[in-house]
Amino acid sequence: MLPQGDHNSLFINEIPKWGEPYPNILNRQSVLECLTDYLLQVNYRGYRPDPRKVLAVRQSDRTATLRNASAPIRQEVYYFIEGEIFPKEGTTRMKVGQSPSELAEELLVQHYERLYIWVAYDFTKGSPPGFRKPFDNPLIIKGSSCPNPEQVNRRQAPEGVNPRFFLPDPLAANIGDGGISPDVALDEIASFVTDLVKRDFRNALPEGDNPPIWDEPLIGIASATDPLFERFQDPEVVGPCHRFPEEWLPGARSVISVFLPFTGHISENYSRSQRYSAVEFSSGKWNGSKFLNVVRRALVRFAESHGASAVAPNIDPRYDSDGWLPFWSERHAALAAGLGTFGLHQNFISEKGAFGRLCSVVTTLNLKPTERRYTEVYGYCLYAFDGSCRACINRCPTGAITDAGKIPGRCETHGNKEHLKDWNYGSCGHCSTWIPCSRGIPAKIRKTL
Ligand code: B12
Repeated sequence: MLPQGDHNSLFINEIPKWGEPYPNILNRQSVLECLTDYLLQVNYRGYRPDPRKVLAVRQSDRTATLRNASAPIRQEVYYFIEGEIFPKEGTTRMKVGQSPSELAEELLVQHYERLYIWVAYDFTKGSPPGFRKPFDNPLIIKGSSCPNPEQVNRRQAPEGVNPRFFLPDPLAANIGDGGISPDVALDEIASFVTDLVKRDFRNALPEGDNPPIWDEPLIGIASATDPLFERFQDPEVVGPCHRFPEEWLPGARSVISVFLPFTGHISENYSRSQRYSAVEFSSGKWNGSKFLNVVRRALVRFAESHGASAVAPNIDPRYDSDGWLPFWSERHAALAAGLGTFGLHQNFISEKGAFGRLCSVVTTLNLKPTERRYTEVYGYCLYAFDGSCRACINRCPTGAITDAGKIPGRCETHGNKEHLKDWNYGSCGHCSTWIPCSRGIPAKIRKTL
């Protein structure tokens, strides 16, 4: 059961279960008042929708206020009224004889559920179990039909490397484009996301002079029918709880994966010697996670504007996990989408390194898959490449990484409790900073690509 916490409680369950009464995660009355006010303003003597206006929701009591987009403030989230809450042009135009409060109520009936889902996810620090809304269709469990990795071995396991980290990708590096003519070119998607990253005011730290959190992104595409998604269901990969693109979205044809690297400002403030993470990083991680959701939602709208549909599994009401095994893994999806490989630290290493985060959407758009330039699951990891690197092992302050792998969870609380407690941030980023794969593919490996 959900705790029926009062509005002022900070201990509100962020992620409700489906079908239970609306939890107190978004104050409905305040949203209604904001919308009424907005409708009054933009319908005054003619209709002039205002692209600057945002609904600002604060974390403490989940009430909304109407504001102009400006620098983000700590513990708030923002949604553009035009284009984001109401993607369809003209939705906020009042009909003859209609009062602003009538239209506001009408719109809220249609959009409140979606809004409270957004708020729940945007105020959650990680990617927790989700709403547990059941999938409509019976789950598909296929498991691997990929060739046995041992049969596709392309080179011998390097000397001194734990064989666990010498894993050939069971598929050929390039799955080919199948001669498809895509609905949208990759460049168009890339400039859409890059533009968002560059221009959206939410890509900024609330602290200091509000420097940006994320740098230019990398975008990759996987085919929704790539056999790797079957392989992900194998117990040693993710497990049968990992859902197929088709289950998230019937008719799915492609998966768009985005890697967002942290900006230089964030990495420069993370010195090599500090025991705990810098406030810039912790804030960037927490506030940057909200921005990942901005990107996810924008990509869904992008697909819809091209006459297709899309779902962002990580903020979908059906998203859940079996312990730490997610119904959709951002890193595994990124590997399928040609963006990079795993590292010994279990972070994902992209062409822009491991110091960043990932998001993805599943879409019915027919897109050209990105070529995978690697043939091994740990292809961009210098340890797995030739055993010459132990940087992340040495850097982890909790001893969570050894050459037998990473003990997930050992690092999880490092710095979360005492360090940066007043900021309500916390978290550790040692295993993705000051190592050869932090900001790119290690040079020795790059030469071989
Ligand atoms: C659960 C979770 C955690 C848990 C457990 C982590 C874990 N390893 O499972 C905890 C709370 C500890 C955690 C911590 C952190 N997390 Co976390 N976490 C997740 C979450 C929700 C799911 C992770 C997952 O898929 N686990 C499943 C298991 C199976 O994954 P795995 O063991 O690593 O998988 C291995 C096997 O598949 C194996 N393998 C064996 N055979 C084969 C064969 C094939 C073909 C393949 C492909 C693989 C394979 O290779 C993999 C790597 O070793 C994702 C979000 C999401 N939905 O994807 C974020 C996510 C992974 N976390 C992320 C981050 C950044 C972190 C932190 C660094 C946070 C921080 N402090 O900044 C820390 C430390 C991460 C670490 N190095 O362990 C990012 C990773 C970004 C990146 N560059 O990699 C993600 C993707 C969130 C995001 N949206 O960006 N996390």
